[in-house]
Amino acid sequence: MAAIPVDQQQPLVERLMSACEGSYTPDQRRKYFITGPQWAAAYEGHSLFQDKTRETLGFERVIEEYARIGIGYWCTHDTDVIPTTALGHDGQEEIIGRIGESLKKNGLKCSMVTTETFHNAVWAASPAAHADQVREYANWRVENTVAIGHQLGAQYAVYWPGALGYFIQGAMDELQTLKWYAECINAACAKDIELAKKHNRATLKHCMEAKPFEPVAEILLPTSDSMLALIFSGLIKHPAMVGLNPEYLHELMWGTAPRAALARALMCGKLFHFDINDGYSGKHDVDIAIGLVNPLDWLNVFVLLRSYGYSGPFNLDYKPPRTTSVHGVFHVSFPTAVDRFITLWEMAGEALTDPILQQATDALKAGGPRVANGLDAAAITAANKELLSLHELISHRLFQILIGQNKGRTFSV
Ligand code: GLO
Ligand code: MG
Ligand code: MG
Repeated sequence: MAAIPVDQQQPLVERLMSACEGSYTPDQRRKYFITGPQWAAAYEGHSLFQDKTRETLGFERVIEEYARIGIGYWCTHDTDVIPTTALGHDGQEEIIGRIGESLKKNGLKCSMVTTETFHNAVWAASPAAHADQVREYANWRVENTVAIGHQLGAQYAVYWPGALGYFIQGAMDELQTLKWYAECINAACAKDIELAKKHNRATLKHCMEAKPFEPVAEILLPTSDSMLALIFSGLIKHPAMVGLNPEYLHELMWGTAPRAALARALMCGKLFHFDINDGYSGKHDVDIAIGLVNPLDWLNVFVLLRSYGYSGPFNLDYKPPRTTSVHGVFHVSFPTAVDRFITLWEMAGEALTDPILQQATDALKAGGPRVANGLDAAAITAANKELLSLHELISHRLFQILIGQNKGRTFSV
């Protein structure tokens, strides 16, 4: 193939995108509670060892592009849109006013706000540092974010503590640090109760997000399960207001099946919010878009969520790869991520009504004939033995659904 002139490259991408077919319309996409983070679209492709590959984008552009794609909700960190120096000053109000206008003009809603407690140098010793003024500042920051949430009409606030941990042991008393961190969440909830009353709105849902490694070596709350322990520890003053924002990849990173971690959150009634993305077990937070690595696992996750009626947001917390241009971010990356989400979600619906899966599951629940002696392990085993092959059959059927074999897709061989 001859070299592709620069001005032909976007048209080529567009042509191949439409050749892919199967994309949903913006109206179809808007039917789902899909939320687009400011930081995901504005990610410039940089990392510790890699320079940025994309230019800076403001919220106006991101909101406009999300609207065009059909992503109905937007969310942000405080400092994604307000410079740290402007927080709490006039500049903040002016920016919030402009965000409100931009959302209104484009028909988007702000679903969630979150506080950056990891990037700024002030968090070097974590948001629950020894120095009480750092902790007071952290409390103020989460309170300020809650206020922004009420102003923008958000329903959720998320907390990824980031640097709550250390590289080397000794200086930090873990228990004390956790108690201090709980005070930060308590400050946010107290402010929320006050503001909800004032604005005659419901309180926000406060969602804790865990990540097992990064940005420090030892994380004090590395998993969603550890966050549940904090919520139910007695240290949180309003535990009913606090739940989880598990992130698919954050759970996969430490080696659990994300579906099992989500089940534990559901068991506690704490699955409030969900960050959707993809990646690899045992690796760092690569934040690949949903379904590009583990589509079968995703299908399983959605079967669980649909079975238990999860109705919270699906937050596209991933990073468009640094090989993708800004045009690609909005014309390839986000639309395709949204469409894979919708397809996998709808497939999970098919799985739940699939007659083969239904019969297999019913048969497993029915079990074999009851044996006379309920203490005879060998007899119980024999009574159920042949049914247990259904475990593998069910997994195979899910694979068939994933690749469309349930709808007749075959290969001529
Ligand atoms: C980083 C986290 C981050 C959070 C965000 C929301 O690994 O996934 O993106 O989701 O800070 O609080
Ligand atoms: Mg996340
Ligand atoms: Mg992540």
